Amino acid sequence: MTAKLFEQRRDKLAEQMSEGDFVIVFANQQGKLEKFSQDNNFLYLTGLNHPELIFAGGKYGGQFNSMLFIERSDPDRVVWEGKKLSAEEAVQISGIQTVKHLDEFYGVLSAYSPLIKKAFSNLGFAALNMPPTYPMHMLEPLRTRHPQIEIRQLNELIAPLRKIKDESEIKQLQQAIDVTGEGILDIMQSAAAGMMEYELEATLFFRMQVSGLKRWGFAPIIAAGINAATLHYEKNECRIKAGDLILMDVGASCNNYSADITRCFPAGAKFSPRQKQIYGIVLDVQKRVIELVKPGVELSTLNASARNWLAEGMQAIGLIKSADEVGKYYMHSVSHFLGMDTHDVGGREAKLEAGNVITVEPGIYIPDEKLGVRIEDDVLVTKRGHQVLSRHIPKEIADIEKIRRQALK
Ligand SMILES: [Mn+2]
Repeated sequence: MTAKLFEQRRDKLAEQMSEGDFVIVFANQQGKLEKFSQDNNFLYLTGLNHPELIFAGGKYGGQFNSMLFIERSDPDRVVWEGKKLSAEEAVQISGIQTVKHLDEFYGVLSAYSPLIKKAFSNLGFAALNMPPTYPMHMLEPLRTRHPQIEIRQLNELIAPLRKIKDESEIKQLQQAIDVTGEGILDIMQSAAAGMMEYELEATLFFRMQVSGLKRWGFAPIIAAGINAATLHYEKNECRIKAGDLILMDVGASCNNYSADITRCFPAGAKFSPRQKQIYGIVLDVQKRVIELVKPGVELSTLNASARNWLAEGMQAIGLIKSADEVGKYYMHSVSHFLGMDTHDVGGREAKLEAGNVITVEPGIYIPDEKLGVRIEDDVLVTKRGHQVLSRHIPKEIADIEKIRRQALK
């Protein structure tokens, strides 16, 4: 990726800003002895994957001016923390020409504050009984000394941009999806009854690491049998029993772009007749919802269609008597935006546009039968329709049973 790309993104951001609008975006902090993970909005606008930085941009005098604040390097700390980002590197990666040091931040902010009408920042969210986020804390002096300045969430400005993925973003998502798919195959080829769920998790994590992807996009769900009927089961600590259906809802992250894939497979070589029946309904609905995906379609339409079709399927096998009982066995939405955040910016009510990436993930959960099925693909909205980015990851019953037969030979 080149600095040009980040310049273009900042230009697009600036196009939406009025005179007196400023953005102040904080990089994440480095936790002690923790792997660093960058703030998504900061990474999106600067390309800089380093802690403790601040990006500021303001529209005044009809122009948009950008500035970056970096850490002052301390020779005594180098042996502990490695070298800090230098001003030259910062300019080269981000294309931001004005670089200052963090200890100058409040001085600069004081000088500019008479010009600021609105300040947009990656404030995040903190309930009133929780400590403020780091950006909230950093902007507190601005809020108290200059109460006339409106401090707002950056998401309002940046969500419309981040919702439309450019080529480089789709490439990174595709890589996250492909590696996740390889890891899912590794699991299907090696899992057996008697193993622990976390062993399967380790198989996928190994595949991610040797493929150069350092982290999960979200806490992986590896759920056998009854655990698959718990939607956000993340313990992954139970033993897999013969006859279980195993649900994996997983996604690697590639430079903060997260895959989000769900696949199910039997602990043995074959689905039981009941598993096959329920899986068949979910798969059929999933394919039909994917067929609807194109520009102009609302997420609410996908949701309503999934609900109706799942209800029909459940009624056809006598699982429910009337369609309004569908919520007993299917209780979540069918799609969300996908990108840097696993549940990406864009909302739940949006109308699809070319360049959006969404998940399609219907499911049926029957705790009484120790059975949960969800099938989830990642789908790019194209000008004419859609492209399933995760199409190479097997989901047909025959394909999965073939892999399992060979695995258990
Ligand atoms: Mn999902």
